[in-house]
Amino acid sequence: MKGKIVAGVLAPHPPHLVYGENPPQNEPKSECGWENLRWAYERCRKNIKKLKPDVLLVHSPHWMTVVGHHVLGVEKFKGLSVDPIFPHLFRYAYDLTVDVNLSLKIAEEITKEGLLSKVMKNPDFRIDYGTIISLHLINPDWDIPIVSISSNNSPYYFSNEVGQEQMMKLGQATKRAIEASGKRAVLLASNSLSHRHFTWEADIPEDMSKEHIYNHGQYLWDMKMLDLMKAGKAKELLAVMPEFFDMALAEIKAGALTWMLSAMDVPDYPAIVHGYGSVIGTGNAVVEWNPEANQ
Ligand code: 2X7
Ligand code: FE2
Repeated sequence: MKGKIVAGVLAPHPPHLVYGENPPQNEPKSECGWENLRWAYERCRKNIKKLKPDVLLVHSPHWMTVVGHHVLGVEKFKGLSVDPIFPHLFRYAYDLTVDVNLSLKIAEEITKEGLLSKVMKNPDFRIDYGTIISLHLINPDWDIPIVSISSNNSPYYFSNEVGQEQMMKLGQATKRAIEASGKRAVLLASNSLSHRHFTWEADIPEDMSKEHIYNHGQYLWDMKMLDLMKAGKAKELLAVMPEFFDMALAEIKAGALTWMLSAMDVPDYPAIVHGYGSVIGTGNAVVEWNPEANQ
């Protein structure tokens, strides 16, 4: 049977959300924090679980590659992921399983698009925190194999437009590989929206009296993007994205959302916004595109 993408999620990865949740894998412990986003993830998780996916695919800006689009090509990875900026919030023991067959198929399809691909075969490779956090927040049970795709640096090295074009091709390559696999796949775009952030931290990081969006302009941009998502206007969303990247230093510039929307053939149905909130000033939303819920 032909495989399909059963859902796509904008799945931001601030380490604060895992810190606020206190899972056994994370060494630092908190009192609470960032509930609006953590509860948004709880709601989204339930929907994703109901879809019974065979595989979760994640595109992360914190696995940045200069030459080509890389995929993980080893079945098991185990290690400690430490956030370089927030080591006091995120030191997470991970143990994950990769769907290597699907990774290899994606790599093959990437080259058919005229892009470069590379398979990461180093078993000691340290998985980036963006990948781990989005996966944890969507599936804390870690009982579904994963595929992890790097974010090629083209939007930064060349231009927003060249980057977008490459991510659109990457999305189509991913879609064809999923179809050939016969699997039910969920895509995770591991990105915040607006990304200006504070250069200081509260004495108690989870002190929510200190948390707010960095500035109003950035907030207005986030709202504009979320309105388009809620209205089912992914095509218009893609069209304004390059301006959003520049105006709000948006993290989606790294390509995850473009990749996902392209793989889902630019959905024209409304997305479900589970929640929006700021983390150290950045704008973050948990947003689900669920084709079955829209039939
Ligand atoms: O990587 C991140 C992020 N994207 C947003 C907020 C805080 C920390 O890390
Ligand atoms: Fe990030």
